[in-house]
Amino acid sequence: MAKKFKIGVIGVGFIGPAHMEGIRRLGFEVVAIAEATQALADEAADRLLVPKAYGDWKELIADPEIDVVHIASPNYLHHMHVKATLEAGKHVVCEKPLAMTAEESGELVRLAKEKQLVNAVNFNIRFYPLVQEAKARISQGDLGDQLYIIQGSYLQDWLLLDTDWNWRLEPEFGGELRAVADIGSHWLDLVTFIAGTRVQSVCADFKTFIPIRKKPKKKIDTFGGKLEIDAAFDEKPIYTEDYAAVLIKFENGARGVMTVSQVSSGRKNRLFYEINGSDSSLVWDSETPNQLMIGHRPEPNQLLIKDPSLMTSAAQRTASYPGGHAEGFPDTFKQLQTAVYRYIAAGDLDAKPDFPTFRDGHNVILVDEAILQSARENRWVDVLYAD
Ligand code: NAI
Ligand code: SOE
Repeated sequence: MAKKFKIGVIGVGFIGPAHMEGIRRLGFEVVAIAEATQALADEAADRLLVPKAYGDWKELIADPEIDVVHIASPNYLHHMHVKATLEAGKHVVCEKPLAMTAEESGELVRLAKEKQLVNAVNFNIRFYPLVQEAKARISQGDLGDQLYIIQGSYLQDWLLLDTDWNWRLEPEFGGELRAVADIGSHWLDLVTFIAGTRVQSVCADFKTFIPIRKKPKKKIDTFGGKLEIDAAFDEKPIYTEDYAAVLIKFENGARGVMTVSQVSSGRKNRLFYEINGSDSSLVWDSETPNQLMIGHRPEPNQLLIKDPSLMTSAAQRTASYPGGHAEGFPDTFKQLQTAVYRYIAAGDLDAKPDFPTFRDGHNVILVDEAILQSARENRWVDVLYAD
């Protein structure tokens, strides 16, 4: 990877700086950021030590110095930002969800292909070393001839109180789905990636436990905590789900269930999955990401602590440190970006990408739309893939 890529990042609230940290760890340069206003851009560029600050994202995309654009703006802007970047002939790494609807994400899949540009969606959780290990073990048949059950959850508590507020609560900014699109998207991408299958049909139940929330008049950040006691607010009705449970039939014959919630006290940001095969099982929790449980019937269970020397060769390259040296959330950005930039540097767009692409982002949105339809119509719904 000889080329020193020059990168622009659109949106530097909570997660944009995590992209930047990964980029810098690879030795590439963040030459510009764009924010919602010039004042926000200037302040962030100062704080994050970036040479150029744009108050208009179009100027960042047009900047001839920039090779690749990372998009970490709120969901409703992704389609517009990605489309303009591709039309400017630049590679894109976009945050999840790729777009607000499958119509939009499908268009982006087609456009990236037509323009022959590298396209990635930041499903970073794939890049925990023991997630890659789980995938490798399933691919080599360690769980048995058949996968029976794929189940788990993604639980958080940062929207537990009626004083908790974020743009994700408003469908015009976050989309019609909230917990499912915001965190369920990670879970759905992850388990289908690990198990090498797709979701075939879904049956969903939603609940909005907090139907009215207090929207602060002053902006607060993602995971920003409580509304100040005397802060001014407006009461807003909430139509998006705090919780969803989704029964799933997978294309490989497995069955499962996903539970997502943003109102589960004590669960900060916990993605959990358990995959049971005809011989053995794998169990992983994102809050203890350096441990993978391997469950057996005829012998004692095993607990694999992340250690490249004990991992399959396919998974080893996503672990940068030896056993006992924990790797965590920021490392997943570095590992995903390593895969993306290695691919861009190789320049062969016919090669199979080893990172999540727009196609993966689009597939998750197709599943999300089936989940929404199922919850509304109270019935099983098949996912309609184009291929
Ligand atoms: P945030 O609200 O903290 O940050 C978004 C930033 O975009 C803000 O600073 C905002 O001022 C800026 N922005 C708004 N309009 C803009 C415009 N027109 N041009 C440029 N910048 C603009 O939101 P957060 O939590 O960082 O989420 C951003 C995206 O990243 C979302 O799509 C979310 O789903 C995704 N995300 C993914 C995570 C992951 O682990 N993969 C973690 C957190 C968020
Ligand atoms: C908020 O729920 C959030 O920041 C999501 O948007 C991310 O995708 C997830 O990784 C952490 O939580």
